[in-house]
Amino acid sequence: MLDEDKMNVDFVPPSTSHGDLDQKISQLMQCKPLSEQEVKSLCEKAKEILMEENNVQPVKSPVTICGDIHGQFHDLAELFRIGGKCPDTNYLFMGDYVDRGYYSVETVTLLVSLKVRYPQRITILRGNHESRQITQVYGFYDECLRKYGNPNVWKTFTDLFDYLPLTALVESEIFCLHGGLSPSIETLDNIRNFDRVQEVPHEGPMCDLLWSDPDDRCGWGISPRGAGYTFGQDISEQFNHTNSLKLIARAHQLVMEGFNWGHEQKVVTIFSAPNYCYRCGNMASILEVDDCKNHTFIQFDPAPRRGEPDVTRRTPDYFL
Ligand SMILES: [Mn+2]
Repeated sequence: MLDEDKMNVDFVPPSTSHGDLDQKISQLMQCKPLSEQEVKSLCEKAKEILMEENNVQPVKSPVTICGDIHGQFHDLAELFRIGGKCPDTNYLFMGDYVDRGYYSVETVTLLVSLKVRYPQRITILRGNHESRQITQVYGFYDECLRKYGNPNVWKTFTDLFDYLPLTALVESEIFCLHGGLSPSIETLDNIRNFDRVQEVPHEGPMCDLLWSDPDDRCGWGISPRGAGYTFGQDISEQFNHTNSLKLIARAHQLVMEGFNWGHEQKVVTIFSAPNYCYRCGNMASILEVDDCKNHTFIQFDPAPRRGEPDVTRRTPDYFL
């Protein structure tokens, strides 16, 4: 330490200026939620950071790309054990942090805290569940009411969700988003040009990016979800060619192995909620892209839970 640091009583070293947030992150890592006021102040800071990000947020490798989490907090903790802690590992999450699982509050608060603490180390995109309407049906709203006794925390987070970037671009070659492509979007510049700060619309390009799914059939199809479209290999090939992309990485669909290639490796689905809804029996995965742009999928099973038999446990060194 420099002498002048010791002598100046007002000097606050960088390590302690983050101490408050670091303490909150450790609290959250133990699955203990923040107070309503703490969430409010956290989200104010997060909004300042997110509003500066692009609709197509550039991301550098190395980075680990993750799919749906859906409030499965203990499995997110397992993901960090297996993939490495943030900021030792850079992360890109492709949305759907809330709903379905029992710990949406703790999950989304932790991810937003990490974003505020390490804005250059973690990218959090918007999923179709980061919406006022969907969260009132699938659990996040009720969970906020149960844990805080009022809907203020739900309101604070869903207001913040409007600022989440919609897509990311890793090293100009991997296009990452929650759902998929849109018949109204030909180029990445089309996406860069619209105003994303709004509730997820029921239709149109912004809706499609968060709702669409790849399909075995060619061309555009009606989605059985009632929002977005299905898109065939011809569409993926054209989009990747037009935008000089190697790969579309997306989440949004349960895949039993945790990842699933489609469209002759032009598209990959990544799903990071193992044993989805605590009953689907699927594996989860994350995709590591190293500094040489090599791809490694890491699969993982649910975190062991107290009192549950450990029959499906697999060691985390299961690389592909
Ligand atoms: Mn989804």
